[in-house]
Amino acid sequence: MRVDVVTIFPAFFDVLEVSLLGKARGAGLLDVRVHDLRDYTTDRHRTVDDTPYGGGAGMVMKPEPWGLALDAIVADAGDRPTFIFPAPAGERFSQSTARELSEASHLVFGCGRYEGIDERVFAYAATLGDVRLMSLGDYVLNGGEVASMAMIEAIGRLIPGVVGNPESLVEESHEDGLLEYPSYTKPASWRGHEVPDVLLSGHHGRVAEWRHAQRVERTRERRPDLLPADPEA
Ligand code: JB8
Repeated sequence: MRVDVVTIFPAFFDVLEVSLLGKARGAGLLDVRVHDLRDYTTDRHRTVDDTPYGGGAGMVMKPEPWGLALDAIVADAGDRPTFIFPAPAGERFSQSTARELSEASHLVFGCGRYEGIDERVFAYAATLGDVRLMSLGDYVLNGGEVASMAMIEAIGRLIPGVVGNPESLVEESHEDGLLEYPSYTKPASWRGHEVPDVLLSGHHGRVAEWRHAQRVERTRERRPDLLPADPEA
């Protein structure tokens, strides 16, 4: 998969060199290219923002540098990528979105700052490929960089070969609508806290039953929104 990132803060993406995704890049599974939006400005001050039409607080990202940056990426790749713009007003990103996007051959992340990007950039990007405005959740970040990083990791780890053991991809929270069961390792007793007896019993059926019950209980306690609506409620 090819991933391009357009940002005024390329250094945010230095961490893609390390850990799992760094290995995936080394192995040629993931081709990530980070572009500085200011390289696509044409004025002496490398200006990327301006005041909003209609008034209001803050600054808006100018469309021209975005147009040139997206044109350069598309001209280089010679395809019709999927453009992802992190935005508080976007559709909710989820594990199923990550699954879907992990099938794409080329993603382009556009990282906004200030009050956001001139709306016409999204319409222009839609002439070059698919466009998705995406939100990680109901909270506000200072820009799209951290959200893009989270999405690149969530998507990248689903690309075949990126995560070594494919079984560690299936037994996970959010793939089947329940939270994960609790995990323990040695020692069996630690600072007065014990590993539940059932896990030491060697009864695989009882272990599986206990784990399922734990998943349902924690989901009810922590994420009731994931469970079917209670008809009694
Ligand atoms: C300016 O919270 B967010 C987010 C916040 C932003 C921009 C993009 C995304 C641009 N503020 O996902």
